[in-house]
Amino acid sequence: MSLTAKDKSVVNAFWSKIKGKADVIGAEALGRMLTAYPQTKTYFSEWADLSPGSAPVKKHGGVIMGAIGEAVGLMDNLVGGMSALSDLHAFTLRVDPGNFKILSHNILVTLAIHFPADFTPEVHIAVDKFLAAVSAALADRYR
Ligand code: HNI
Repeated sequence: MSLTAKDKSVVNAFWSKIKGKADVIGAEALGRMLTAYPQTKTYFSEWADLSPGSAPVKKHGGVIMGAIGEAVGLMDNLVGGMSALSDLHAFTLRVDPGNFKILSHNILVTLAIHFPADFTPEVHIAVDKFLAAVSAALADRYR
């Protein structure tokens, strides 16, 4: 499922609207994932506090959305551009790649909550496809 030129331009336009709130979105999406999908907490067991709004959740939410922002700039070469991050998740962090879908879902839900007017069905499908493509790129080094 590759991104069409139309998907890319919709994602670019939406990202430019939301990027100023990327840290907030990331923190909320991560906190939501850890609460609604508690099996994901196992990967972050070293953090002192895994609850929504905690310092490590806020900080790492910003880190995740930083990588998503970079991915927006890499839409023509996600697999190559994200290979180091894929290596890290596959071999060092050993994150089950099924979890990428779960985080993507939480990012999508959080975006919809924060930008209800901008989150049209057209944006919904393009951003969903983009996050799926990011997840596939992150999973690429697992084989
Ligand atoms: Ni993920 C670290 C990006 C999904 C568990 N993750 C990172 C870092 C980035 C990142 C960037 C920091 C790398 C570094 O230090 O060099 N992660 C992303 C992105 C996605 C994603 C873009 C998907 C959209 N990560 C996930 C998922 C899990 C996950 C779904 C587990 C459920 N990631 C981790 C863990 C770390 C991590 C664990 C290390 C955290 C720490 O404490 O430093």
